[in-house]
Amino acid sequence: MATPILYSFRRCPYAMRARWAIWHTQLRVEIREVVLRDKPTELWAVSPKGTVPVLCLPDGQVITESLEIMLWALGQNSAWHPNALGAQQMALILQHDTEFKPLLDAYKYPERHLALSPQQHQDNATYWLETNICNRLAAHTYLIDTEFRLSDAAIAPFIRQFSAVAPDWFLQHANPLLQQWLARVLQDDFFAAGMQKYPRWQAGDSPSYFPAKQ
Ligand SMILES: N[C@@H](CCC(=O)N[C@@H](CS)C(=O)NCC(=O)O)C(=O)O
Repeated sequence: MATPILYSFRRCPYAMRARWAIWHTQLRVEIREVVLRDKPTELWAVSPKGTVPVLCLPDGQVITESLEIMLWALGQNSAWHPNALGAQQMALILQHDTEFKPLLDAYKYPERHLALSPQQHQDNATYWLETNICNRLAAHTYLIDTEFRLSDAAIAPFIRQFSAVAPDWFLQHANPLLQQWLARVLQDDFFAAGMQKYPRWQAGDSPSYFPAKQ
């Protein structure tokens, strides 16, 4: 079977969660690293909305949402099967994507969100995490139960970004349960080998694969 093609951007948290699922399900894709401000015409041709990640399957199907790419990967190999408490996980991921992501963006770029002060943006994002993530971590080691699951991988790249906005503040003041969970999740093998750098892809390049080694 031909290899699926993944358009990706290393630091994008959505692309990260897609690669994370591909990594955990031991699949392999041809990876095309893009530069967001100068995306290749090949990406626009398959996905006019122009976001990454995008997965192109050999049968012509194009998947343009990171969560759907995760679910596709799980459909090929059932590691982290979403049926394990699936509805609860999906609801949490969607809630995160719609509620927390805007708060994170405002916290990262306060100069674009001047209606509130940087401190208020930090407070808002922190409050969301307290009431939707830390409350779960008070009950069990991971978001759903005692296992590292799809929802942990889907949400962690964004909490990683949150921690990087003010790293000293995060270490000193963020809820210890959140810090411990993030540290635990970032120890996953994916971060050792799955975050490797790829050169920018251009048409005509010989294919690069993710993971590079199997
Ligand atoms: N809902 C999409 C969001 C993907 C997304 O917004 N990706 C960002 C990069 S992190 C992007 O491609 N933005 C377009 C741009 O910056 O031009 C998904 O889950 O895949």
